Amino acid sequence: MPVHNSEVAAIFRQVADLLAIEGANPFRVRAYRNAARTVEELSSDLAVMVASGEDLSRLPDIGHDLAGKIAEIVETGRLKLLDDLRGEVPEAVAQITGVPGVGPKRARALMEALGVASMDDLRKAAEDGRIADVPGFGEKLQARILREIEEGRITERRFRIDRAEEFAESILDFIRGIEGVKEALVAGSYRRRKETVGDLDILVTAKKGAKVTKAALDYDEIARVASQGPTRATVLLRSGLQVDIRVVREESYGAALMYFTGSKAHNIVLRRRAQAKGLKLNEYGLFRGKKRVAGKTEEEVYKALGLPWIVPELREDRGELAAAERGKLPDLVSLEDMKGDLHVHTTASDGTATIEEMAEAAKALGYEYLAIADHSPSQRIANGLSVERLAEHLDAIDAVNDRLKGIRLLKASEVDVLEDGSLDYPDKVLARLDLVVAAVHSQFTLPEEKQTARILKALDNPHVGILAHPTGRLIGERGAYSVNLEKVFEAATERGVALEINAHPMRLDLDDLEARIARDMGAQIAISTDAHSTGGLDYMSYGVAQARRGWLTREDVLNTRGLDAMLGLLRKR
Ligand code: DGT
Ligand code: CA
Ligand code: CA
Repeated sequence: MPVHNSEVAAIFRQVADLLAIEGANPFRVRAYRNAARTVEELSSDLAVMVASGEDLSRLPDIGHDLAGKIAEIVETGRLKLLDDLRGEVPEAVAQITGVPGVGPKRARALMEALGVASMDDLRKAAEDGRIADVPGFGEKLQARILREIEEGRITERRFRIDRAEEFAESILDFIRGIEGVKEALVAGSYRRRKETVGDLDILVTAKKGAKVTKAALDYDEIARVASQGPTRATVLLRSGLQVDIRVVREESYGAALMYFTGSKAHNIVLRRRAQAKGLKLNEYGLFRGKKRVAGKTEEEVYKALGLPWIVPELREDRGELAAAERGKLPDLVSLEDMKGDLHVHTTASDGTATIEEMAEAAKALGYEYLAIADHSPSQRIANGLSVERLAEHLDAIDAVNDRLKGIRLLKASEVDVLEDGSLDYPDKVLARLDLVVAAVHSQFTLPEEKQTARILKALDNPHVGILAHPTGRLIGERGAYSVNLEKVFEAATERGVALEINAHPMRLDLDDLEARIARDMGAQIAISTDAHSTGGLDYMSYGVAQARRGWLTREDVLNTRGLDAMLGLLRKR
């Protein structure tokens, strides 16, 4: 998905904040703030400008250096300078600059005077009354900081699952290379495949724990070691991501894996269950008195508790224990079940690959079908297709279909839902398509009643087959728009419109809970990547994980079906 101007602006603002905390030259700080404003107020799309080779340094407040930084963000989705700064300034410190009356100078004083490195440090310092003693603070500001923490306005930064995955793969590679290491994997929310993770919990088995924890500290992405001991270490990566490393013995591996996979809520229910059987469950094993009755594998521990193994995605205390007990755990949808992707873009609108390239890539994934769904005219910024261009585009899809064997391309479009709920192409154009994916891309701030009515009206259009990213949220950036989802789910179910789990890790929309509710109401779910490149097709795994967290089975998901069955289920026009 192309980087938006607002994301570039947000990155520049964060850089300015962190530079200010570090006490950088005020002119440099101001340059980033001014650039953020320029970028935000710009009427054209930076991604498009970079792609067409425009000279960004001609923009007001943007010199060569900043132009290069914009290109870096647009091309890679991130800025190395920001990653580095995040490694230097603890997140807790960065966040208190937002508390009225604190600001960068005081935040820096706090970091230096008290050595605050984590949210825990900050909370403890406030609770112990040490913040009040730092020059410039006092009791009042201390109380205010504590309140901000307690009310959740100062929180740990969370990382999108795909970003976390890059960092995880890399450090796992390193740890697996350490002498004496047998197994190494990431537990925690990462293993439960949550859409964001607070930190990585790495579990390692080895005989000589102390040697391993020490060797792990040589990993060159580590910015700071927060704590270390013979069997555990907590480090901060340069990206700002915290990693907890724990080394356990093989006989405890299963119990430790269960404990550190969590969730905490799941663990608590399990521990109670153990107690009811006169057993004690902890990260070292399942014990009767001093005797370990299980612990080497998760299966063994669950079994000793009278339960089948429960997949990590379900371990949220959302009914999985009761279901396990009754032998009614759902047979969850898996990546291998997916037979096609129903929402992808090409160079015709804002994708980077041609129809043919996308088709070849989908074929290589073993898909039976692929819906080419480029943007409609209102998406000017994304080069949406006019009626004339669409006609040519559909002919081009036909031509590829004729040439290419082994996969069927569907003529589709991601059609904007306009403010009044009508669609961005006339009905007779929509009628030419195999599939219409309706999407809201504008007017996010309509009041709930209007937004709901708008979407319901779009669902009334008999050509609509799928409702794309139904809430519009962008993880870490923008919340869902106000809409009565229950009404949307009900209408979609009635009309036979499938609801999308958009698999892009920035969207994951519907999310796990929403998808579960929609399915329970009888709706079909389509898991689609919204890929804008051949690589984007791989996002399917995140969508499937979200579906699994939502208890979805293969039958609940439209595109686990073969072409004919899938088309048969799509709404009859
Ligand atoms: P995160 O990191 O915020 O995305 O979420 P988690 O689930 O990875 O949480 P984290 O890293 O604080 O702890 C990892 C696991 O360790 C957690 O899922 C369950 C376990 N755990 C942590 N603290 C407790 C606790 O106080 N009681 C119990 N029963 N388990 C805990
Ligand atoms: Ca964690
Ligand atoms: Ca942790």
